[in-house]
Amino acid sequence: MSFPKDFLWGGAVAANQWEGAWDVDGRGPAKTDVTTGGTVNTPRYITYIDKDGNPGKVMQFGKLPEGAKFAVLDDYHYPNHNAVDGYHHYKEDVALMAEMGFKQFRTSISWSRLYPTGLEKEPNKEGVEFYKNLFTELKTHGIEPLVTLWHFDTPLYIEQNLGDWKNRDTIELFVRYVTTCFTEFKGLVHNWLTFNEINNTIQFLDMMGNPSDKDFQDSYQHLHYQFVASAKAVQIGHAIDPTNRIGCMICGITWYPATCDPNDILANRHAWERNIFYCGDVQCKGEYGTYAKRLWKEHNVNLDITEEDLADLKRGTVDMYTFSYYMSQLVTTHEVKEKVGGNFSAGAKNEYLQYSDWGWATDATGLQYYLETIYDRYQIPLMVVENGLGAYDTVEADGSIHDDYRIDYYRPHIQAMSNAIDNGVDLIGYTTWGCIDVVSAGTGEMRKRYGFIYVDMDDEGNGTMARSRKDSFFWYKKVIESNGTHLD
Ligand code: P53
Repeated sequence: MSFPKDFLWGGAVAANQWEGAWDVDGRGPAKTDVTTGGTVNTPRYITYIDKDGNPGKVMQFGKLPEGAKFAVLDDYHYPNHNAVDGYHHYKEDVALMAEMGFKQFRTSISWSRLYPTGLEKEPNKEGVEFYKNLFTELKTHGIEPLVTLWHFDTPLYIEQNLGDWKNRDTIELFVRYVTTCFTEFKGLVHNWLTFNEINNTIQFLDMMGNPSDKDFQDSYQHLHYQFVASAKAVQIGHAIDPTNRIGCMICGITWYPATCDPNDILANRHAWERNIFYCGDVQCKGEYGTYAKRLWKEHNVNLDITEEDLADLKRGTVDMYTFSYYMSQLVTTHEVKEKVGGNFSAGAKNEYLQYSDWGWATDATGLQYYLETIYDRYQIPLMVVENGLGAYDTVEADGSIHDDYRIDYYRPHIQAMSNAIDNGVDLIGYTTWGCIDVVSAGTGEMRKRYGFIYVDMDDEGNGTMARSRKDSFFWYKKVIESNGTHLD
């Protein structure tokens, strides 16, 4: 086993899924604050008031009717409002992470906690204060923060009034926000990620029904503005503190051809180009891949890209490639006999793999495949910044939680990372997703749990928020202590 001695073991959360305190100390709302809870079979909804004043809802990622305004409505539960109240429990949570021996903790900064509408000229002081306290608390415990600047959470005001990333003006507002982050948290934070799972915009487009050319046009344009914003953030971060290390963050799905039909092999290659390489190439190499023109042409996409943008992309390449990894998926040009169900998993079922209760394929070998493919392509340091198993946990009468299924999930994934390192991959860190139970992004559930640390909170918002240690807590502590050699 070959993890380097300064390997950054740890765990990850995101502001909107962990902090709660959605309207505390001047924070403005984000999209998650108007998004209801769902389940594995029922979607989350976004709620609004229509132009005639009537309440309504659309499916998460759906579009509001003309003239409607996002709104928090009575009679709905919005799980992200309180989440697991990390805002008020951060000291306790950091102490538990330190007990496990964390070297690194990944969280995000809530843009609307610093800029409630996104348009303010000066940041909200209480927001800045909260993150200073959090990062200082981590430092005190010897834990390095890894900070995501955007975790799907543009201030709702920008989304409502400017059209979010479909509008070029959002770039400048983002620049203002990240300049504040790099300035205010200088010295406390050295490792940053710009956009969480930036490729989701294009990777999951097919799952929103039957996307039209207009949907593709909007998605590719949205991505282009984010690429420019990311490249600007990298330049600003380096200028403010040259020791800053700034990465991209890609939703890493390992795509496989379902059959050895050459048409499937080619379709699979194209799936990698569209879903994975498209974003990584721009952010790591500073230019669009050779296949990008084909992707645009397929859907009559015409992008607003300026010479200045292209120069920015070149100047703002990232220092490291980071990604989430949960599953692999199959690509085929053939008729699919058995389909996978569950949120964010689709397509043909892989008979060689086991599926979680949410339909996600457990595939540790796919992680090794992904690491080796990506390192070969970019040759810059890699981090796995999300990985884990969402599962139902049972609390025993004595309060213990025997989550051996979670340990069984992690063991081969850690082994896969070790194999990749042996094969020459420069992997520098690993943060498991939801090291403490948080609200699920995809379903809004609490019962889809990932944590080593349990939080007493249910899907309806009942619970004490008390924290407790699962069996996996003690297991992961040993993994870290042994630098990845003791996995039993
Ligand atoms: P949940 C879809 C597919 C893969 C990863 O997801 C995804 C998503 C969006 O749900 O998101 C990442 O909570 C994301 C986290 C999220 C985590 O995966 O749906 O960066 O915010 O919580 C797990 O089980």
